[in-house]
Amino acid sequence: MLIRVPKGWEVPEREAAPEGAWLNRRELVKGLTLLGASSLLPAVEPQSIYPAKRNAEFTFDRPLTAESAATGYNNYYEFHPTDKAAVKDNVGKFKTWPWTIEVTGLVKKPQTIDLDQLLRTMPFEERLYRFRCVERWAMAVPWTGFPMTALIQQLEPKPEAKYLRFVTVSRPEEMPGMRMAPWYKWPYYEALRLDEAMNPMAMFVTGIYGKPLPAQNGAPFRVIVPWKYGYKNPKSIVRIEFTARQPGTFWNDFSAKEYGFYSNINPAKPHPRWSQEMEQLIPNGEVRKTQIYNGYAKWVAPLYHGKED
Ligand SMILES: Nc1nc2c(c(=O)[nH]1)N[C@H]1C(S)=C(S)[C@@H](COP(=O)(O)O)O[C@H]1N2
Ligand SMILES: [Mo]
Repeated sequence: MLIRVPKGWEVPEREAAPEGAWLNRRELVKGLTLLGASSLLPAVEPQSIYPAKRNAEFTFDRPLTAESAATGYNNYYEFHPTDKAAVKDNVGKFKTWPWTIEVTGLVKKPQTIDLDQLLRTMPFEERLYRFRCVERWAMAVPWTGFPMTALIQQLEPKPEAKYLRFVTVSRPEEMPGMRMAPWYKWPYYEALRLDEAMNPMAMFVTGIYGKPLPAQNGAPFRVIVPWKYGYKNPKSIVRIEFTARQPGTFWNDFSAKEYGFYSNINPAKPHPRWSQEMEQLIPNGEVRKTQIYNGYAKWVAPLYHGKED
């Protein structure tokens, strides 16, 4: 049985997040550049961006997933390679602060970014996005983050840059799943085409349910691209590389027949081991029809002109 269905979970509807003090802060830092005068500002606790204002453009056709389900049923193989309910129990040693992200490759401004600095300077907002794993389980959650373009523009990609490669953290001493499954090619790595990353839907995410990400959901900094299968959403990113050629990706390198580079959600394109026509909501197992691009065709279909693979 692919989907474990815990019983008796409520699905609480959350109200729109109130506008927090963060917005005033944002006014204050408006116009300051990423590495410029912002470093003169006093350090801000990461929590101060929460709750961020919800973007009203994104709404749901289904109930919000219970927080306990989204944070208690996870794919994060570095913590447990098979048991999704055990991931959250294995994160105790993982240190998510302080955190830096190295930017390398074909950009005019390669640099090492302190996550603290992003929290002070990026336009954080909350978005309700559907999320769909290739294994067919699905959820609907509020992410806190900012559009990838906000950062990409400040890094100034060179004209030759065509892809972004994401490398995630590798700390076997803090991540027991890596020791349990040493045959994988750690660290987990993923990639997007530059124009996909610059699509307004693509986000860098630091929070969920109006709070900082718990480790099991990819703290402290991850990718969310909700029109692609879950594995295209790498967690705990420490390096972003701009490249001219299409980079390899963890699951595509592992089994190209099962996991493509693009991996856009498509009910008409079966996985070799199962159909993708339907999906199943966590935690109650409700079955729904899979939607092309996870229902986000309006935003992302123009990226592909009908031929993404
Ligand atoms: N570093 C890392 N990122 C990862 C994974 C992983 O195992 N390691 N699993 C991926 C898969 S398969 C899915 S479905 C999503 C799950 O995200 P969630 O646990 O926040 O729902 O994370 C993705 N990102
Ligand atoms: Mo997944």
